[in-house]
Amino acid sequence: MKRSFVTTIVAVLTVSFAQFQISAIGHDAISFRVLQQKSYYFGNIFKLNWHKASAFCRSQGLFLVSIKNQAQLDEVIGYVRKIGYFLTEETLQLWTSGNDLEEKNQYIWTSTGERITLNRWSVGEPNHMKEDDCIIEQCVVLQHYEPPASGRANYSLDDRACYREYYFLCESLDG
Ligand SMILES: [Ca+2]
Repeated sequence: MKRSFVTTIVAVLTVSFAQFQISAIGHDAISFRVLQQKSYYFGNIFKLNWHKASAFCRSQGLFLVSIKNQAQLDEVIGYVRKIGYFLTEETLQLWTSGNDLEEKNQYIWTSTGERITLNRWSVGEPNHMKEDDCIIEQCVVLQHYEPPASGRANYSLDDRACYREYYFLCESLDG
């Protein structure tokens, strides 16, 4: 009797979670694409802070994006262009999984646990900006300010306050 009750509870929770996933993916299905065996979800419908963006990716079975080399950066840039983001936007700022929350200036991709070795920091960054003597910039965005038509593919990394809200990019790690 007791076991049956527990089974029922688990079943209800499972169904509820499944409904949430379907609902969430359905809301922004147009941004869900598969490229080179890696799934991406570009959260460009609403903005979230870094922690919520990370949690949202996990709720989809994905992770905030990690960009460990130029090839992966090219793939991300290609994806953002392919879905038509720059048809309506001239600038890009999106959360990656990068941060130095554990130790100042020791930047890692949380999704993979690897150190950030991609040397694409913006000039003067990361600058560990402080507020009331506390460092607030500890999470990493990928940003792009030049219109694509300029031909200046100036995609770069910058540390930002984790509580600020930006678009975000989730990925699967099986690519
Ligand atoms: Ca910064």
